Amino acid sequence: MINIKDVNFITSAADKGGFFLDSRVQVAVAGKSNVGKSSFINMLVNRGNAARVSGTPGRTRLINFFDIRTNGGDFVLTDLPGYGYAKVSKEQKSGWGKLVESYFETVAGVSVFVLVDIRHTPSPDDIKLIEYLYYKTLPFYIIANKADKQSRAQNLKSKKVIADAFKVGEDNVILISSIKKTGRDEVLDIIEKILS
Ligand SMILES: Nc1nc2c(ncn2[C@@H]2O[C@H](COP(=O)(O)OP(=O)(O)OP(=O)(O)O)[C@@H](O)[C@H]2O)c(=O)[nH]1
Ligand SMILES: [Mg+2]
Repeated sequence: MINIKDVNFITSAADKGGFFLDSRVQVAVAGKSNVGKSSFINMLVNRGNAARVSGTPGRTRLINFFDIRTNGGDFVLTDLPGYGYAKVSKEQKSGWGKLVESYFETVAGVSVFVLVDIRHTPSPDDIKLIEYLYYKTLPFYIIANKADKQSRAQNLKSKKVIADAFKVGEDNVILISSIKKTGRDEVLDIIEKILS
């Protein structure tokens, strides 16, 4: 299994002009506000707070780029702003869509981790994102986070609900807990495949 050796914050971007682009593969973390995207990145890189975790949902407003060094190669990890936060204006909502869409349009060959909260049925926005990635033929991986919040039995039921909503097989839904740090090895295996 690959081993993450070093992590460094590169930059934040509010628009296309600020995107960090180089020859390395980019892996993006997308999902609804508050599902734990920033916590997932922190768990993955084994750093307390590399990606700032929001006390207030809807906090990550910019695209944050991180430089990740592993023994299997280097890549760029991006923390995308969360969508679907109720307390933002219509303009802010469409701003999210434009920023993220221009990211997917600009960065060639990005792989995407789509995070959902295991306790919730995927929202129309989640489904729209998956359909968009499918249409763009961008590889995506569905990660159901906060598995520590439910029993194992309930998690297995939720896994099926999530797989059905996204019209994928259950094997395509990876259960993790960013807080309890479970499921990390499976995610590292995926990253190893992406890099190979
Ligand atoms: N119990 C539990 N809580 C979690 C887990 N992952 C994240 N959280 C909590 O969920 C809240 C949101 O986490 P963030 O990582 O900020 O979520 P985010 O998706 O980056 O949010 P935005 O940047 O606002 O889109 C925080 O209070 C986290 O501590 C998990 O696996 N288990
Ligand atoms: Mg965040």
